[in-house]
Amino acid sequence: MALPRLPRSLPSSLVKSLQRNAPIDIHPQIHHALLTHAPLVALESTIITHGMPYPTNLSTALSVERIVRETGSTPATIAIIGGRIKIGLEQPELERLAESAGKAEREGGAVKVSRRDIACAVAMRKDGGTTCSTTLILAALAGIKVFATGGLGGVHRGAENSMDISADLPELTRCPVGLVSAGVKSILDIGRTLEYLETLGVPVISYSETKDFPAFYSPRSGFQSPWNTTSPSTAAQILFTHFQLSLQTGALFGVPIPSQYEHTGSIIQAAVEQAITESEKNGMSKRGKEVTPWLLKRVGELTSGKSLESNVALIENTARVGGEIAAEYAKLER
Ligand code: PSU
Ligand code: MN
Repeated sequence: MALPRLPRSLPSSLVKSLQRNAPIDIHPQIHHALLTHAPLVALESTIITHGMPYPTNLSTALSVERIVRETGSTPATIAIIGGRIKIGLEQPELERLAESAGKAEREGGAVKVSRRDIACAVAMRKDGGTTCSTTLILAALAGIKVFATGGLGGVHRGAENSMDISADLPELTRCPVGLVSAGVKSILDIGRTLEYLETLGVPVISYSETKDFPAFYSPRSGFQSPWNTTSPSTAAQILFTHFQLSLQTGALFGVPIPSQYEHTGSIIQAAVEQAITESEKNGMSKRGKEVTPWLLKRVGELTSGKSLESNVALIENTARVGGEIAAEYAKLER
């Protein structure tokens, strides 16, 4: 027999952090949504500070929030502003982050924040774009169960020597959050990324008619996911079951880019290969957290902005899917 439902309170980990006076600001709309079991979708901010140029980064950040709202869910863009962790941003804060894109840190640019950087960025009062890894951590802390983004980090090509594996992957083992993305980009080693996710025990589900795992700019990577569905309620049920059983990890939903961008995807692929070759020659491939932003920027230049157009389309698409899954998930929790 089901136990009577208790009124929802904030997650105990969040309450504990707030009691310790941790520098976290929960936007009132999000606070309200948490207390009423209303659907929420976390959104990352490294895509604003390091993933796209101004002003497209700003227009995209605003449009993904609007799209999430259209599905009946509430967007929670997560970032660090002046050393405060923000769960949900006001428009001037989004503008501040967007305008800092492309600026070096010493010129007031925001830092790219993974788990290892959170405490430093906060203590030194920085502005920070949260990567998928940090956004997963903060979404989990706030009790947000669905997170929509464009591209997840992964195992880099040549990682057998460089050991460059994104902090996003291990974070999926610690944070019970469903991450909705357009797959991983072909700047990465997609096969090894999927192998590593299998090792880590993270469910991977293609959000499509087939098991084809998407490759960001292209609907198919040539690799398969173990599962697929096109139903937001099935996706929500997967997450719900996973969390009911305390399986602890997150889950990854791979949503293919809309089919009208498929042709552009093959053109962009050539630019990706060229950018990678250049990064190996000029030493960028050994520059840690700078690698991914550099490759994204270079692919944008080589495709005269075509990659950016695809990037906007695919994240708007994952935002819609994320909103739909979150709306179904909230029904299960109610
Ligand atoms: N891939 C993209 N756009 C992005 C990123 C990845 O297509 O903006 C960002 C995400 O925030 C992701 C981070 O979490 O880059 C991964 O960086 P790294 O490869 O350094 O772990
Ligand atoms: Mn890396």
